[in-house]
This record gives sequence, C-alpha cells and structure tokens, in this order.
Amino acid sequence: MAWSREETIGRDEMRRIQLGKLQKTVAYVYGKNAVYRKMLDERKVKPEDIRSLDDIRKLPFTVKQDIRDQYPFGLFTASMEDIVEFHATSGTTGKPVVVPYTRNDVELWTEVMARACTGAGITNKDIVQNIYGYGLFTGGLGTHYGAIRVGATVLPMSGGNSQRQIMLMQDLGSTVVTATPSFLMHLHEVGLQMGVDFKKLKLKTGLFGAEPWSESMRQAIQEKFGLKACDMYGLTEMIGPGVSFECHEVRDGLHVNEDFFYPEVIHPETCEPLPFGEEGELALTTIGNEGMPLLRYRTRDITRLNPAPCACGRTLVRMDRISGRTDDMLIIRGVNFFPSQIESIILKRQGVSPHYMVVVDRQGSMDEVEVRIEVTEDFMAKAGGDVLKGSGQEILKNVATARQKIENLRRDIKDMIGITAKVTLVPPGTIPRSEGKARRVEDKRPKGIRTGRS
Ligand code: DLL
Repeated sequence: MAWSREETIGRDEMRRIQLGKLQKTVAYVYGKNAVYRKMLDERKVKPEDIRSLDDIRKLPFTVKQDIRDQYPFGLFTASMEDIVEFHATSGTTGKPVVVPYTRNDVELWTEVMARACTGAGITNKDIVQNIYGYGLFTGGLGTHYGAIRVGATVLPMSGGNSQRQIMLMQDLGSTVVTATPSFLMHLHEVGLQMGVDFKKLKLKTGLFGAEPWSESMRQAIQEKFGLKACDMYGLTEMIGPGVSFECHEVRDGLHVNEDFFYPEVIHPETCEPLPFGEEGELALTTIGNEGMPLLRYRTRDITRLNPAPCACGRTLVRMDRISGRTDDMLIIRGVNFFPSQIESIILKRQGVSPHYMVVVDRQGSMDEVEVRIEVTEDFMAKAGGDVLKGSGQEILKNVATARQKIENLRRDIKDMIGITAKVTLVPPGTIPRSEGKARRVEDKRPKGIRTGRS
C-alpha cells in the first residue's frame, strides 16, 4: 500500500503535475533570486519559455560549487522569517553547503519520508530505532519526521553508543532499525561480544542508506539481524533522505519521488540527457522546495532510470541502486571525504611532498583508510640517513622527531576529514607517477560498496 495517491498515478498525469511544478519553480526562482535571474538571463531563458518537460534542457545545470560560491545565503529564495531549519553537508574542507528549510519544505520532507517509511512497511505498530545522526546531517531528523507521520514510535538514538543501542533495542523491543549499513554491521560485532543473538529480537525491518552498499551486504544484514532490509537514497542539497526509496514488497529499484524531485540521467561529460535504461549521472531538479530550489543539480551519483510500473502498484519511475560516483568523493563510514582534501593539508607541511595515495580497505565491516605520503629528500637525510648517526641520545631524539611529525600529520588529517586515518610516510619516488590524471585512490573494498574513482 502506497502512502499517497501520486505514487500510483498514470504517467500522463504525473507529467502534467511535473510540468506545472517545473513552470512554477522557474518563475519562482526568477522572481525571487538575483543569482538565478542572471543565470537564466545569460541563457536568454524566461520562465514562459518552459512549455513542455523537454524544455528543461534550456535550463542551466547547477553543481556543488555554485552553491559554495554563494555561501551562505546567496541562493536562498525565502526570507529568514520563513526559514525554520538549516541542514548542512558533511564535506569538511572549506565551507559546507547549507540548506534552508521553510515550514513547507519540512512538510514536503515529512511527506516524502512518510512514503519511504510506508515503502519499507513501517506502520503505527512499529518502534523505530533511528540510528542516523541527528544534527546538521539530514538522516536523523528526516527519518524522524517521516516515521512520526506514519504514526510509528521513534526512538531517537542518533549514532554511536553501541552497547546502549543494543540494550534499548532489547528492552524496548524495536521492530525497525534505520542506520548506515556499515554502522549496523559494526553493531553486530559489538552484539556478538555481548552474547546477543539479534535474530531473537523483535527487529523485522531496516531502512538503510547514506552510503553505497551492495546486494551481498543486504544479504549479510538480513541474515545477521533476521530483518528485511530496504534501501533509501537522498542528498542534503535536495532535502536529505527521501528522494527515492525501495518498496518492501518488490525491492527492484528505488521509487523516485518524481513529483518533488524531477530526475534526469545525463552523460557525465557531454551533459546530454540519456534515454531510460542507460547508465549515467543523476541530475535532479527540485519542483517543490521553497528555501533553496535547485535546477538540474548534478549529484555525481551514477544510476539508471526505469519507467516501468512496479508490481507493488507504484508507478513512480525507479532508479537503480547507486553504482558509484563520477567524482573522487569517498564515503568512509558514512562520512563524505575527498582525497584532494589531503593535498591541502600536506602542502602546508614541511618534510613531505605532494605525492600521496589514499588506500581504502575494509577490515571486517569497517572501512579503514591509509594515507601514504612521500617524504622529501631532505626529510630522508635527517630522519632516515642521519637517524642512525650520532650518539644513542641523538638517535632517540631523531626517532622521536620523526614520530612526532607523523603524529601531527595524522591528527591534522583526522581533524580535517573527521575519520581516523593511518598515515604512512614512504621514501621519495615510491608513489607511482601518472602522465594523465593522478591516481590518488586505491580502493581495495569489494565492488558495490566503493565510491569514487579507483
Ligand atoms: O546521505 C542523506 C541520506 C541520509 C540518505 C540517510 C539516506 C539515508 P548527504 O550526506 O548529503 O545526504 O550525502 C549524499 O550520499 O550523493 C550519495 O553519493 C550517497 N548516498 C546517499 N544515499 C545513498 C544510497 C545523505 N542509498 C550522498 N546508496 C549521495 C548509495 C547513497 N549512496
């Protein structure tokens, strides 16, 4: 059973709704925001030029940098009196992307999340243990709003605190868990040490997302927890989670809430829209947001669209689970991070060269990151060549200095990216050089849970 009528309407009606909302959105941003007006004027597009859905091609694409360039308020289309909430992306160098929500945006978000919760089979009989982080991250509050709308009882745990999570899961009888798949796998390891058999608990459903996860990860989670796992996709720039979701009945692709987020799949280099069924980059246009609508926003996420109605009764276009990203962003334990962030840290430090490699691997269920950085010849001479020269005390001092350097760098990187990385200093010339684009990432994780170029 779908939550709302729009999920099951015919394609013609859906296209009529989309066109009306697209026209309204373009007129709205043109009238409300000077940056948008300039963008559209430069392309000689007026709101009245949008006469069919195909006319979306007349509109410019937007990218994360466009939002950053206007930080913090430049792309807002609502006044502060009407904005009731902010969220922001977890990108950690420079300024974050800050997204404003009006009361109507929160309502829209609640509705799309109610659809996602219903899609996963969540009802007012459920106790939802919400392990997504509450705060600027959209996972916690978005899921919270949707679960409350369908009448479920929410346990707003936020992330971390594994033992407490498990205790309350047992004592309160949570029937649903919402989390990043990697955290849930971690919870399982902690549970094992506590002697807990999750299959004996009351869990029946899981709503997972915020990071790529594979079909085999789904199987592992289901098997370890004795629940049915559904996928949910979204991004802060659009609203957060709730852009698309799987139905528990079929689980063959994620239903896109296309009456609010108009999807196109484009060729990542030419930007030409691709036909249904072809894989490319997902671009989304908000056709309902008030605080900061975005036109043809390039998500960098790779997927395909399928317009065939689903056996569950929903007619919303479906997208494949995300197979990767077109940029080099990595998602480590749910935290987005660009390897290029490391470069800016390295460049500020003496003794190390800008030649580096990020190696990502998976130990058990957790991602591990190693950053290999070449030291300079000078550093080698001092820390390497000279380290064994001199008195015993000097050697100890040199070793201590080298250690301190590694520790400082490790701490810097951890502070900047919010994850613990192992830092290894390697001799000059040992990181492979490239004639084209530098290959900065070696991703040893199984395919399907990776993101980024590798
Ligand atoms: O991760 C919103 C969210 C919260 C989605 C909770 C689902 C559940 P951001 O932090 O802005 O927002 O990160 C967005 O995460 O562009 C994808 O690359 C990735 N991502 C999100 N959901 C999925 C998913 C939230 N189900 C970025 N599968 C997106 C694969 C996902 N990747």
